[in-house]
Amino acid sequence: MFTKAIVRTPGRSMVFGLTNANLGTVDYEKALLQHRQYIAALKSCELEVLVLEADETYPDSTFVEDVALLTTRCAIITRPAAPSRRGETSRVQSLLERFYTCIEKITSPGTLDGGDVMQVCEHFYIGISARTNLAGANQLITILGRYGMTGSTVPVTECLHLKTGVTCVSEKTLLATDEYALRPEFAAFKVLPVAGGENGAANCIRINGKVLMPAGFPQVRQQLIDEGAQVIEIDISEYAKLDGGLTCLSLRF
Ligand code: CIR
Repeated sequence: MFTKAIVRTPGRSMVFGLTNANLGTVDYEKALLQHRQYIAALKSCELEVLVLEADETYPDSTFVEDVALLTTRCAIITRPAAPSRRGETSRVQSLLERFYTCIEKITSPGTLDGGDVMQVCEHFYIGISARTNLAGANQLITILGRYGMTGSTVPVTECLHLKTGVTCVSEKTLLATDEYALRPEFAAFKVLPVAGGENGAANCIRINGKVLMPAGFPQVRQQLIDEGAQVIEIDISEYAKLDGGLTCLSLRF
């Protein structure tokens, strides 16, 4: 059960955020509105939401998920691969120091983005991607091991991050794009391949029995409802323009 979430208000500089999406220019006012709606959805899942102020120095800093990994036993500050994102960690770390006595760090030459880490109970699947390297993944697995948790790696070739293409919608069920639907690492799960090529819907968040999903994907919505999920849809079109999904906009703990 999660009780809190950390989010970070986007700054106007978000329009200069990293992207390969080709979905057009971000509408900042619309992004702010969508951020408020995202916070309201988190609150409707009974989370207390801690909102960090915008930081114009870091265009991608609204994507807080990438800079830390929160477990029940420790917090791990990541080392984002993108040089423009490295400095995002310090503000998040100082907030986390209020809640965690054990804070670990990924260090050079390791790189790791939180978007590449999918937790299922006490196991963490770590995507090896353009952002997360083997050194970063191995450091994380060592840290997890010290706290009685485990991790393993999964290659990421088509998406920005592992969770762009696969997320956990119940303890035994994953929602996945074609890249992950048949991967041997996930053979023990029931895998729902996203229907109708709605790949943009694979990044969902399960919070306290509810599933938050991006708006505009009717077939995946129906798939989740058929699985018995209580679905909350959120429009995050302005964040999708920056390759961002639902999970990356918060840290839940
Ligand atoms: C980036 O490229 O780093 C940002 N524009 C998007 C990060 C999205 N984060 C995520 O999926 N966890």
